[in-house]
Amino acid sequence: MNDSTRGAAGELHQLTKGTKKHPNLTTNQGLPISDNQNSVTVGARGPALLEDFILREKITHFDHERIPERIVHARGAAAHGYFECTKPMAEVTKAAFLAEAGKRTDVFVRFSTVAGSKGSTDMARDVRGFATKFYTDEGNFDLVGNNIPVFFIQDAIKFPDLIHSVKPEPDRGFPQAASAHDTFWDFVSLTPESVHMLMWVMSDRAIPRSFRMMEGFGVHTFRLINGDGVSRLVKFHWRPKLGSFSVLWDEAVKISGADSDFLRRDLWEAISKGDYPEFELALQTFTEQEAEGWDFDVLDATKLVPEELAPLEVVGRMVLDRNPDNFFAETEQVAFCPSHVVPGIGFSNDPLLQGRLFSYLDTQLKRLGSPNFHEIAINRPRCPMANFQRDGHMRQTVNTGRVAYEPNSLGKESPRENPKLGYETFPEPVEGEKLRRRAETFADHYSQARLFWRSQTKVEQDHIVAAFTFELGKVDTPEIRERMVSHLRQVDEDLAKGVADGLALPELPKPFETDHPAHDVPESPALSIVGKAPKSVVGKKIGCLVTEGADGELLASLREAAEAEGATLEVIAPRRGGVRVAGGALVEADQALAGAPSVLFDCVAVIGSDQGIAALRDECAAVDFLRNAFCHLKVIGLDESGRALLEAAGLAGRSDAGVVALDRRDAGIAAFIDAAKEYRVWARVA
Ligand code: HDE
Repeated sequence: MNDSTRGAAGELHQLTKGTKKHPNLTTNQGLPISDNQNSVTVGARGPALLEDFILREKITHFDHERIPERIVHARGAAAHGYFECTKPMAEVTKAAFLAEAGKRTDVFVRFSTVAGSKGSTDMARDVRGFATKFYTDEGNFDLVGNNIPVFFIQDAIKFPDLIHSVKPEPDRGFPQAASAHDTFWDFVSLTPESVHMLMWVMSDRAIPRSFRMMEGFGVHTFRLINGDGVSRLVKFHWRPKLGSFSVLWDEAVKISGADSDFLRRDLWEAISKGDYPEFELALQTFTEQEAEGWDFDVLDATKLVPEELAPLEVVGRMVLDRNPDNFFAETEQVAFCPSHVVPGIGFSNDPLLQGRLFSYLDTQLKRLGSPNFHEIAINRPRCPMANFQRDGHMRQTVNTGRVAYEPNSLGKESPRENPKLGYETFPEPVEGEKLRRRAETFADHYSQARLFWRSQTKVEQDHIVAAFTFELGKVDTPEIRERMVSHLRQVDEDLAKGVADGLALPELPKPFETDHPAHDVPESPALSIVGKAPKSVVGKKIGCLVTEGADGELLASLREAAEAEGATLEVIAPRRGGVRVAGGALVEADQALAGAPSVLFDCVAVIGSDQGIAALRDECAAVDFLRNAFCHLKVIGLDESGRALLEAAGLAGRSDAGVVALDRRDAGIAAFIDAAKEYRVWARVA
């Protein structure tokens, strides 16, 4: 075919043909394609031919491009990295990846929300998944956890009900990625075991600022086994190096509109820039005898082990240093299974975990469509792998020889069992009747909910009250609202009163009936994130609104100071092309004002000129930039002209310690950065 027969598409030819640099475009069979712009037709204007196998291959592949999304945790973002053991743990586990200080193991981590579909917002109020695949020398270990250390239910048999209740209501198909609706609150208010988890989900933990700034937990109690066969129980914890930070609910709502990819973009950009997210892995180990002395059951996933009872021991660090090359091939097709363990790690009898050991393999078969999902690159172990499983859909491995069974004498090099190195199940003595019954030791649903509430700072408690009020305010059935408040009375009277007041309930409902009312337990400060937040701007983002005629030197000094402290600064200008600062130099913008509201930044600054600001005074986007930043308790840096914008936003009289003058150059900039280290100006709402 020559260019004249290609019509308009001919112009593309030079860009699309194969060269030394660009390999040939081919069909899936490797056949070079001469024209990727036109299908085969009878004459230039005639019907298409069935014979066009190139068209049909391409369209057929396209038609099958989607696989079923995950039924939960559909929306996720992931990264590659490595885990480095910093403290050998041979005393408690024979797991090789924890055996030697300095030993590195490749990892792939996928963060997710739970309730929403693949295309939903990152900023829903929801638990975040935190799933890590360790490609160890002894096989893949999947630590499939969440950013909250407890769960809604105690037994796997309730999971489909929980998820059906939170998903869009089946008749109307909404709301998407939201728990604020009748069916969710109906279910949880009839499931008292969920109350502790509800406290967490209504806290700021459920609206993290960044995947890089949230904790992770294995949730269940697992088992560690050392080389002598001695076992301890364990809880896994991930702790972010940057500290834990959350957004405010009003921000979350607005971020969803401004950038529903907020968290995945943040992860992607941080890694692209070389600001690698880092987490410590800490173990909380204890014996069965110790656990027996506690007033909760460690097999109950609605309970945590307070750090005061079993301290955390840091055993390694994880660094995420590479973005995926292909979202579908890696992030979408990665298949985690809590049953993927390595020698030295085993399970407890937590009935929720026991159900998960079945569920994930089943899910992968349905989602990825074949028992050969372990052959997909991202799922493949990095250590040698050999067995006699064969065939099936999409089999990649070309197994050779006549032996596909064991024991055999014909397969001279065929794999064999290894009693010394192979996985051994911990010989836990088990005895009892077969029962369908919940253990009595699982019955206290309120004490740890109270522990969580009492361990929060005042602002965190206020946010919990506001979140319950907001969510229940979206519930149309009055009985459900009241039932939920009756549970809260078992947790804490102030909490219940605050929510009842927010909902304008006619009267405080009676406390929910229970044989196991809460008892007081000592507070655990580690459960608060505001209380332990580091004073730092590392990893944070400053949004600086700049206008024509602005002081370019001031902007440059601010950027320099921010970067020296590990923060980034984005220039926001009225138009994407940027502005000419005083003296005429062009400063390029990272974002145009209309697409960069202040909710996308941790703190903001305005550097302008009288003229530049005068042009913005009547612009909603400019006025809202400051108004929202102020309402969201952000630190605001202003030069002289920026003060005029503050005035236009109606905030002139409300200046406080978080509104910092940038006009004193170095001193002003230092004061701004110092204030920004506090993250929020909590005094603004005190
Ligand atoms: Fe999951 N969960 N889950 N889950 N879960 C899935 O597996 C399930 C539970 C968690 O990034 C599914 O591959 C059951 C607790 C994460 O790919 C599915 C029960 C915790 C991810 C499934 C639970 C989790 C999943 C859907 C109750 C925290 C995302 C797709 C017994 C410890 C992993 C998939 C990723 C995903 C079932 C409860 C965490 C359907 C039956 C508790 C982080 O198999």
